[in-house]
Amino acid sequence: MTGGRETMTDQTVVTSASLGLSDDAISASVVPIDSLVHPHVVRRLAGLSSGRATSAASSPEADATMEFAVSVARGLSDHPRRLESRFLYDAQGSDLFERICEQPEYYLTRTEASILSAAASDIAEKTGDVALVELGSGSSIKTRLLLDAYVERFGSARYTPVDVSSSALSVAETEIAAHCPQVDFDSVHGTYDDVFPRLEALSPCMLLFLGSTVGNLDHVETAAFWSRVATHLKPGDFCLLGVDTGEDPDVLHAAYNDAAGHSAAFTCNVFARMNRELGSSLDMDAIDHVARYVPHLRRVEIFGRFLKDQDIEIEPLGHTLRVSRGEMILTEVSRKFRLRQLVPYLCTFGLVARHVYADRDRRVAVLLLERT
Ligand code: AVI
Repeated sequence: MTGGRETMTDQTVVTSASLGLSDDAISASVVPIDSLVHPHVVRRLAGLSSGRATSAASSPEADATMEFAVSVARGLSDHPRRLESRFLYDAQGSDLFERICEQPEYYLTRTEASILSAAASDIAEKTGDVALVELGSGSSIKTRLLLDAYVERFGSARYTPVDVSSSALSVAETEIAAHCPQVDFDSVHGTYDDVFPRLEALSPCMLLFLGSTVGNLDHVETAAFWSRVATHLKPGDFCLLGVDTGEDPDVLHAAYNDAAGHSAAFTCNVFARMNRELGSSLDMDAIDHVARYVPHLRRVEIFGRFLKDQDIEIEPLGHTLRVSRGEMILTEVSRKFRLRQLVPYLCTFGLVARHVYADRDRRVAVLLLERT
Protein backbone atom coordinates (compact mmCIF):
# COMPACT_ATOMS: atom_id res chain seq x y z
CA MET A 1 0.00 0.00 0.00
CA THR A 2 1.62 3.28 -1.02
CA GLY A 3 0.80 6.59 0.67
CA GLY A 4 -2.66 8.07 1.10
CA ARG A 5 -5.14 7.85 3.99
CA GLU A 6 -7.10 4.67 4.54
CA THR A 7 -10.81 4.27 5.06
CA MET A 8 -11.93 0.79 6.13
CA THR A 9 -15.30 -0.47 5.05
CA ASP A 10 -16.47 -4.07 5.66
CA GLN A 11 -14.83 -5.48 2.56
CA THR A 12 -12.68 -2.77 1.09
CA VAL A 13 -9.80 -0.51 1.89
CA VAL A 14 -10.10 2.80 0.08
CA THR A 15 -7.05 5.03 0.00
CA SER A 16 -6.83 8.63 -1.10
CA ALA A 17 -4.13 7.48 -3.48
CA SER A 18 -6.41 4.84 -4.99
CA LEU A 19 -8.96 7.62 -5.57
CA GLY A 20 -6.28 9.62 -7.34
CA LEU A 21 -6.10 12.23 -4.54
CA SER A 22 -2.99 13.36 -2.72
CA ASP A 23 -3.10 14.11 1.04
CA ASP A 24 -2.72 17.75 0.07
CA ALA A 25 -5.91 17.58 -1.92
CA ILE A 26 -7.74 16.27 1.15
CA SER A 27 -6.46 18.87 3.57
CA ALA A 28 -7.02 21.60 0.99
CA SER A 29 -10.67 20.50 0.81
CA VAL A 30 -11.43 21.50 4.41
CA VAL A 31 -13.89 24.39 4.27
CA PRO A 32 -14.70 26.39 7.42
CA ILE A 33 -18.34 25.75 8.33
CA ASP A 34 -18.80 29.40 9.35
CA SER A 35 -18.21 30.43 5.75
CA LEU A 36 -21.18 28.31 4.68
CA VAL A 37 -23.74 29.13 7.34
CA HIS A 38 -23.75 31.65 10.17
CA PRO A 39 -23.27 30.00 13.61
CA HIS A 40 -26.37 31.83 14.83
CA VAL A 41 -28.43 30.08 12.12
CA VAL A 42 -26.88 26.71 13.00
CA ARG A 43 -27.91 27.20 16.65
CA ARG A 44 -31.45 28.16 15.64
CA LEU A 45 -31.96 25.26 13.26
CA ALA A 46 -30.24 22.66 15.43
CA GLY A 47 -32.39 23.80 18.36
CA LEU A 48 -35.52 23.47 16.25
CA SER A 49 -34.72 20.00 15.02
CA SER A 50 -34.08 18.81 18.58
CA GLY A 51 -37.33 20.42 19.73
CA ARG A 52 -35.49 22.78 22.11
CA ALA A 53 -36.43 26.00 20.33
CA THR A 54 -39.89 26.40 21.80
CA SER A 55 -39.49 29.19 24.27
CA ALA A 56 -41.84 30.80 26.77
CA ALA A 57 -42.72 33.31 24.01
CA SER A 58 -43.93 30.52 21.74
CA SER A 59 -47.54 30.59 20.48
CA PRO A 60 -49.32 28.65 17.70
CA GLU A 61 -48.80 31.67 15.38
CA ALA A 62 -45.09 31.95 16.22
CA ASP A 63 -44.64 28.21 15.76
CA ALA A 64 -46.40 28.38 12.37
CA THR A 65 -44.13 31.26 11.27
CA MET A 66 -41.05 29.34 12.38
CA GLU A 67 -42.26 26.25 10.49
CA PHE A 68 -42.66 28.39 7.35
CA ALA A 69 -39.21 29.95 7.90
CA VAL A 70 -37.50 26.57 8.29
CA SER A 71 -39.31 25.15 5.26
CA VAL A 72 -38.26 28.14 3.12
CA ALA A 73 -34.64 27.93 4.34
CA ARG A 74 -34.58 24.21 3.62
CA GLY A 75 -36.26 24.46 0.21
CA LEU A 76 -34.09 27.34 -0.99
CA SER A 77 -30.96 25.44 0.03
CA ASP A 78 -32.08 22.48 -2.08
CA HIS A 79 -31.21 21.90 -5.71
CA PRO A 80 -33.27 22.73 -7.66
CA ARG A 81 -34.60 25.36 -5.28
CA ARG A 82 -38.20 24.76 -4.21
CA LEU A 83 -40.91 25.87 -1.80
CA GLU A 84 -43.40 23.47 -0.21
CA SER A 85 -46.71 23.89 -2.02
CA ARG A 86 -48.80 23.72 1.16
CA PHE A 87 -47.60 27.28 1.95
CA LEU A 88 -49.42 28.58 -1.15
CA TYR A 89 -52.68 28.42 0.83
CA ASP A 90 -52.76 31.27 3.33
CA ALA A 91 -55.95 33.38 3.36
CA GLN A 92 -54.94 35.29 0.20
CA GLY A 93 -53.74 32.13 -1.55
CA SER A 94 -56.97 30.28 -0.77
CA ASP A 95 -59.01 33.19 -2.21
CA LEU A 96 -56.85 33.23 -5.32
CA PHE A 97 -57.25 29.48 -5.74
CA GLU A 98 -61.05 29.91 -5.58
CA ARG A 99 -60.72 32.50 -8.40
CA ILE A 100 -58.61 30.06 -10.46
CA CYS A 101 -61.37 27.44 -10.12
CA GLU A 102 -63.84 29.88 -11.70
CA GLN A 103 -61.68 30.60 -14.77
CA PRO A 104 -62.85 29.26 -18.13
CA GLU A 105 -59.40 27.77 -18.82
CA TYR A 106 -59.33 25.78 -15.55
CA TYR A 107 -61.55 22.86 -16.58
CA LEU A 108 -60.88 20.65 -13.56
CA THR A 109 -63.35 22.09 -11.03
CA ARG A 110 -66.39 22.45 -13.26
CA THR A 111 -65.78 19.13 -15.03
CA GLU A 112 -65.49 17.29 -11.73
CA ALA A 113 -68.64 19.03 -10.49
CA SER A 114 -70.57 17.91 -13.55
CA ILE A 115 -69.35 14.31 -13.07
CA LEU A 116 -70.42 14.40 -9.42
CA SER A 117 -73.79 15.86 -10.29
CA ALA A 118 -74.47 13.04 -12.77
CA ALA A 119 -73.01 10.27 -10.56
CA ALA A 120 -74.07 11.30 -7.02
CA SER A 121 -77.12 9.12 -6.76
CA ASP A 122 -75.31 6.10 -8.20
CA ILE A 123 -72.45 6.63 -5.72
CA ALA A 124 -74.92 6.78 -2.78
CA GLU A 125 -76.55 3.59 -3.98
CA LYS A 126 -73.21 1.78 -4.29
CA THR A 127 -71.80 2.84 -0.89
CA GLY A 128 -74.97 2.68 1.19
CA ASP A 129 -75.44 5.01 4.16
CA VAL A 130 -71.86 6.06 5.02
CA ALA A 131 -70.39 9.13 6.73
CA LEU A 132 -68.69 11.48 4.25
CA VAL A 133 -65.26 12.74 5.36
CA GLU A 134 -63.68 15.30 3.05
CA LEU A 135 -59.97 16.17 3.02
CA GLY A 136 -59.21 19.80 2.09
CA SER A 137 -62.91 20.59 1.81
CA GLY A 138 -62.57 24.37 1.18
CA SER A 139 -65.98 25.82 0.36
CA SER A 140 -67.57 22.31 0.06
CA ILE A 141 -69.53 23.51 -2.98
CA LYS A 142 -69.08 20.34 -5.04
CA THR A 143 -69.76 18.15 -2.03
CA ARG A 144 -73.26 19.55 -1.70
CA LEU A 145 -74.16 17.58 -4.83
CA LEU A 146 -73.25 14.39 -2.99
CA LEU A 147 -74.88 15.44 0.28
CA ASP A 148 -78.16 16.07 -1.57
CA ALA A 149 -78.04 12.56 -3.01
CA TYR A 150 -77.37 10.95 0.39
CA VAL A 151 -80.16 12.96 2.04
CA GLU A 152 -82.55 12.04 -0.75
CA ARG A 153 -81.76 8.33 -0.45
CA PHE A 154 -81.28 7.95 3.31
CA GLY A 155 -83.20 10.93 4.78
CA SER A 156 -80.05 12.40 6.39
CA ALA A 157 -76.28 12.54 5.93
CA ARG A 158 -73.20 12.79 8.15
CA TYR A 159 -70.48 15.13 6.90
CA THR A 160 -67.01 15.79 8.36
CA PRO A 161 -65.09 18.37 6.31
CA VAL A 162 -61.38 18.79 7.14
CA ASP A 163 -59.57 22.03 6.33
CA VAL A 164 -56.80 24.25 7.66
CA SER A 165 -58.94 27.31 6.95
CA SER A 166 -61.41 27.95 9.77
CA SER A 167 -63.14 30.64 7.70
CA ALA A 168 -63.78 28.16 4.85
CA LEU A 169 -65.25 25.69 7.37
CA SER A 170 -67.60 28.24 8.90
CA VAL A 171 -68.81 29.43 5.49
CA ALA A 172 -69.44 25.79 4.50
CA GLU A 173 -71.33 25.16 7.76
CA THR A 174 -73.61 28.18 7.27
CA GLU A 175 -74.33 27.33 3.64
CA ILE A 176 -75.01 23.66 4.30
CA ALA A 177 -77.27 24.41 7.29
CA ALA A 178 -79.31 26.80 5.12
CA HIS A 179 -79.41 24.60 2.07
CA CYS A 180 -79.57 21.10 3.54
CA PRO A 181 -80.54 21.01 7.26
CA GLN A 182 -80.69 17.18 7.31
CA VAL A 183 -76.88 17.13 7.21
CA ASP A 184 -75.15 16.44 10.52
CA PHE A 185 -72.09 18.71 10.13
CA ASP A 186 -69.03 18.01 12.32
CA SER A 187 -65.90 19.69 10.97
CA VAL A 188 -62.22 19.18 11.79
CA HIS A 189 -60.10 22.32 11.71
CA GLY A 190 -56.68 20.92 10.95
CA THR A 191 -54.60 18.82 8.61
CA TYR A 192 -55.10 15.33 7.21
CA ASP A 193 -53.05 14.02 10.12
CA ASP A 194 -55.71 15.26 12.52
CA VAL A 195 -58.50 13.26 10.91
CA PHE A 196 -56.87 9.94 10.03
CA PRO A 197 -56.98 8.63 13.61
CA ARG A 198 -60.71 9.47 13.76
CA LEU A 199 -61.67 7.48 10.67
CA GLU A 200 -62.15 4.24 12.54
CA ALA A 201 -64.80 5.81 14.77
CA LEU A 202 -66.53 7.34 11.72
CA SER A 203 -66.72 4.00 9.85
CA PRO A 204 -68.69 3.04 7.80
CA CYS A 205 -67.41 6.01 5.89
CA MET A 206 -66.27 7.35 2.54
CA LEU A 207 -63.16 9.53 2.40
CA LEU A 208 -63.49 12.24 -0.25
CA PHE A 209 -60.29 13.47 -1.88
CA LEU A 210 -61.42 15.59 -4.78
CA GLY A 211 -60.01 18.24 -7.11
CA SER A 212 -56.89 16.21 -8.04
CA THR A 213 -55.16 17.49 -4.91
CA VAL A 214 -53.34 14.15 -4.89
CA GLY A 215 -51.51 15.43 -7.99
CA ASN A 216 -49.75 18.06 -5.87
CA LEU A 217 -47.97 15.37 -3.84
CA ASP A 218 -44.65 14.01 -5.05
CA HIS A 219 -44.07 10.26 -5.41
CA VAL A 220 -42.82 9.76 -1.86
CA GLU A 221 -45.65 11.82 -0.33
CA THR A 222 -48.19 10.00 -2.49
CA ALA A 223 -47.12 6.55 -1.29
CA ALA A 224 -47.08 7.73 2.34
CA PHE A 225 -50.56 9.23 1.89
CA TRP A 226 -52.12 6.05 0.47
CA SER A 227 -50.46 3.91 3.13
CA ARG A 228 -52.13 6.04 5.78
CA VAL A 229 -55.50 5.87 4.04
CA ALA A 230 -55.21 2.08 3.80
CA THR A 231 -54.23 1.82 7.46
CA HIS A 232 -57.09 3.92 8.77
CA LEU A 233 -59.99 2.85 6.55
CA LYS A 234 -61.71 -0.38 7.57
CA PRO A 235 -62.48 -3.08 5.02
CA GLY A 236 -65.72 -2.11 3.30
CA ASP A 237 -65.09 1.66 3.70
CA PHE A 238 -64.79 3.77 0.56
CA CYS A 239 -62.67 6.54 -0.89
CA LEU A 240 -63.91 8.87 -3.63
CA LEU A 241 -60.91 10.20 -5.54
CA GLY A 242 -61.04 12.98 -8.16
CA VAL A 243 -58.08 13.15 -10.56
CA ASP A 244 -57.00 15.20 -13.54
CA THR A 245 -56.44 12.89 -16.52
CA GLY A 246 -55.88 15.67 -19.07
CA GLU A 247 -53.02 15.36 -21.51
CA ASP A 248 -53.50 18.01 -24.17
CA PRO A 249 -50.47 20.32 -23.73
CA ASP A 250 -52.31 23.42 -25.00
CA VAL A 251 -55.30 22.88 -22.72
CA LEU A 252 -52.99 22.29 -19.75
CA HIS A 253 -50.85 25.31 -20.55
CA ALA A 254 -53.94 27.52 -20.66
CA ALA A 255 -55.31 26.06 -17.41
CA TYR A 256 -52.19 27.09 -15.48
CA ASN A 257 -51.70 30.43 -17.28
CA ASP A 258 -55.22 31.89 -17.26
CA ALA A 259 -55.70 35.14 -19.15
CA ALA A 260 -57.05 36.96 -16.09
CA GLY A 261 -53.75 36.37 -14.30
CA HIS A 262 -55.09 34.54 -11.22
CA SER A 263 -52.64 31.63 -11.66
CA ALA A 264 -49.75 34.13 -11.77
CA ALA A 265 -51.06 35.94 -8.69
CA PHE A 266 -51.42 32.59 -6.88
CA THR A 267 -47.76 31.69 -7.53
CA CYS A 268 -46.48 35.15 -6.63
CA ASN A 269 -48.52 35.17 -3.42
CA VAL A 270 -46.18 32.69 -1.75
CA PHE A 271 -43.29 35.16 -2.24
CA ALA A 272 -45.50 38.01 -1.02
CA ARG A 273 -46.30 35.82 2.00
CA MET A 274 -42.56 35.55 2.67
CA ASN A 275 -42.44 39.36 2.72
CA ARG A 276 -45.44 39.52 5.08
CA GLU A 277 -44.40 36.79 7.48
CA LEU A 278 -40.64 36.39 7.16
CA GLY A 279 -39.59 39.99 6.36
CA SER A 280 -38.02 38.75 3.11
CA SER A 281 -37.94 42.20 1.41
CA LEU A 282 -38.48 40.74 -2.06
CA ASP A 283 -39.14 43.04 -4.99
CA MET A 284 -42.39 41.49 -6.22
CA ASP A 285 -42.18 43.30 -9.58
CA ALA A 286 -39.09 41.22 -10.33
CA ILE A 287 -40.70 37.79 -9.85
CA ASP A 288 -42.61 36.13 -12.69
CA HIS A 289 -44.95 33.14 -12.79
CA VAL A 290 -43.87 30.28 -15.09
CA ALA A 291 -46.07 27.20 -15.59
CA ARG A 292 -45.17 24.56 -18.15
CA TYR A 293 -46.45 21.12 -18.97
CA VAL A 294 -43.74 18.45 -19.17
CA PRO A 295 -45.34 15.65 -21.24
CA HIS A 296 -42.82 12.89 -20.48
CA LEU A 297 -43.31 13.42 -16.73
CA ARG A 298 -47.06 14.01 -17.16
CA ARG A 299 -47.00 16.98 -14.87
CA VAL A 300 -47.28 20.74 -14.84
CA GLU A 301 -44.35 22.44 -13.11
CA ILE A 302 -44.88 25.88 -11.64
CA PHE A 303 -42.11 28.30 -10.70
CA GLY A 304 -41.36 31.82 -9.57
CA ARG A 305 -38.70 33.16 -11.94
CA PHE A 306 -36.37 35.86 -10.62
CA LEU A 307 -35.87 38.72 -13.07
CA LYS A 308 -32.95 40.17 -11.11
CA ASP A 309 -30.55 39.13 -8.31
CA GLN A 310 -32.29 39.31 -4.96
CA ASP A 311 -31.30 38.66 -1.34
CA ILE A 312 -34.03 36.77 0.47
CA GLU A 313 -34.12 37.51 4.17
CA ILE A 314 -35.56 34.95 6.54
CA GLU A 315 -35.81 37.16 9.61
CA PRO A 316 -36.97 34.57 12.17
CA LEU A 317 -33.74 32.65 11.45
CA GLY A 318 -31.49 35.67 10.93
CA HIS A 319 -30.56 34.07 7.61
CA THR A 320 -30.18 35.56 4.12
CA LEU A 321 -29.99 33.67 0.83
CA ARG A 322 -29.07 35.06 -2.57
CA VAL A 323 -31.09 34.11 -5.63
CA SER A 324 -29.65 35.11 -8.99
CA ARG A 325 -31.33 36.63 -11.99
CA GLY A 326 -32.90 33.93 -14.17
CA GLU A 327 -33.21 31.36 -11.35
CA MET A 328 -36.50 29.49 -11.11
CA ILE A 329 -37.90 28.42 -7.75
CA LEU A 330 -40.31 25.49 -7.96
CA THR A 331 -43.53 26.29 -6.06
CA GLU A 332 -45.74 23.39 -7.14
CA VAL A 333 -46.07 20.33 -9.35
CA SER A 334 -49.44 19.17 -10.59
CA ARG A 335 -49.35 15.57 -11.78
CA LYS A 336 -51.77 14.26 -14.38
CA PHE A 337 -52.84 10.64 -14.23
CA ARG A 338 -53.33 7.66 -16.52
CA LEU A 339 -56.06 5.39 -15.21
CA ARG A 340 -54.36 2.26 -16.48
CA GLN A 341 -51.41 3.08 -14.19
CA LEU A 342 -53.32 4.62 -11.30
CA VAL A 343 -55.84 1.81 -10.78
CA PRO A 344 -53.24 -0.98 -10.34
CA TYR A 345 -51.10 1.36 -8.19
CA LEU A 346 -54.02 1.91 -5.80
CA CYS A 347 -54.63 -1.87 -5.67
CA THR A 348 -51.19 -2.25 -4.08
CA PHE A 349 -52.61 -0.35 -1.09
CA GLY A 350 -55.73 -2.53 -0.90
CA LEU A 351 -57.89 0.12 -2.58
CA VAL A 352 -59.88 -1.43 -5.40
CA ALA A 353 -61.66 0.68 -8.02
CA ARG A 354 -65.35 -0.35 -7.96
CA HIS A 355 -66.42 2.26 -10.48
CA VAL A 356 -64.83 5.03 -12.53
CA TYR A 357 -66.87 8.04 -13.68
CA ALA A 358 -65.42 10.33 -16.37
CA ASP A 359 -66.39 13.21 -18.66
CA ARG A 360 -66.80 12.81 -22.39
CA ASP A 361 -63.39 14.34 -23.16
CA ARG A 362 -61.67 12.08 -20.59
CA ARG A 363 -60.03 15.04 -18.86
CA VAL A 364 -61.22 14.23 -15.34
CA ALA A 365 -62.05 10.99 -13.56
CA VAL A 366 -63.76 10.25 -10.26
CA LEU A 367 -62.88 6.83 -8.85
CA LEU A 368 -65.00 5.02 -6.30
CA LEU A 369 -62.47 2.92 -4.38
CA GLU A 370 -63.27 0.28 -1.81
CA ARG A 371 -60.89 -0.72 1.00
CA THR A 372 -60.69 -4.47 0.71
C1 AVI B 1 -55.22 22.13 -5.76
N1 AVI B 1 -54.59 21.64 -7.00
C2 AVI B 1 -55.23 20.41 -7.44
C3 AVI B 1 -54.45 22.64 -8.06
C4 AVI B 1 -53.85 21.98 -9.33
O1 AVI B 1 -54.47 22.09 -10.38
O2 AVI B 1 -52.81 21.35 -9.22
C5 AVI B 1 -53.58 23.80 -7.60
C6 AVI B 1 -53.33 24.81 -8.68
N2 AVI B 1 -52.21 25.46 -8.85
C7 AVI B 1 -52.31 26.31 -9.86
N3 AVI B 1 -53.50 26.21 -10.36
C8 AVI B 1 -54.17 25.27 -9.62
